[in-house]
Amino acid sequence: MDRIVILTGAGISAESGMGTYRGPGGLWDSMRIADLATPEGYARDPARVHEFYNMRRQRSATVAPNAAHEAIARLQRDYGGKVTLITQNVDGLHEAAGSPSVIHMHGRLAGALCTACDHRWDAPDEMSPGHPCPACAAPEARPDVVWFGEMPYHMEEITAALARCTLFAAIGTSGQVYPAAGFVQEAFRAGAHTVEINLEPSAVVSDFAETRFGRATQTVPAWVDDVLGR
Ligand code: BJW
Repeated sequence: MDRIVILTGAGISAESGMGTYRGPGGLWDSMRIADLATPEGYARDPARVHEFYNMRRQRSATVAPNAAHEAIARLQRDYGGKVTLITQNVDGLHEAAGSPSVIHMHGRLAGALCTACDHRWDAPDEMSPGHPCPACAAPEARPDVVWFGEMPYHMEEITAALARCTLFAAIGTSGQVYPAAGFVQEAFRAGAHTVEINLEPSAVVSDFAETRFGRATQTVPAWVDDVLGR
């Protein structure tokens, strides 16, 4: 029985209409990362950053999971061994598809974080600078997402899962953002078989033993069928 670790990225949610970050039509094609996804950008113009996240939070509430999210939830339910699901995505589509456990290493659009006391809660539809924390009342609420230069969440748990995994799959991620892009090397060092499932080769494709290219709604259910031996 394999111990499986799955890493997902924006490509798995693309066919649900969430949009990717990079490439033609990607978020960072029309918006500047430095303004919207760094602590420095937030310090310079918090109203603009809140507006960007309010817009995306509202958009994410209107989309539905697709066949790829559903296939992963099926694998988590039906596989006899351990399946650890790590997502870089800030949407809630894995949960909406029925995944029983999801590690959100880059946070969640649906979450709010108090920078004064670290309290976390469900974000309202609209946030703005000075939004008060419900626990300590400090006017320090921000979106609970991980910006460039910040430490991704749950790294200890992720490192431990990678160290004991025997099958690692990266799905719908460009391999351009670390530390996630380096997980394939950690899995390889642990002796795992590694597979990239993506629309096109990622920046770290040469690190994988196996590749499967195509739309996630087709490639992921087929891969899950193979793993389940159907
Ligand atoms: C499909 C498809 C379909 C399309 N079917 N596929 C120099 C060298 C190395 C590292 C650094 C460096 N300088 C700085 C760093 C570190 C930095 C980094 O990596 N920078 C790079 C730009 C170089 N990283 C960080 O700062 C991170 N923190 C950190 O490193 O802390 C220190 C540390 C030390 C030691 C250990 C651990 C940590 C934090 C990174 C935070 C990333 N945050 C964001 C924003 C989240 C909030 C928000 O949404 O606004 O996270 S950026 C954005 O990129 C988002 C994503 O999760 C992340 C990854 O993107 P993803 O998912 O790969 O999407 P895309 O769009 O890039 O790719 C989509 C893919 O899908 C493509 O391949 C398509 O082909 C494919 N696709 N349709 C299947 N239908």
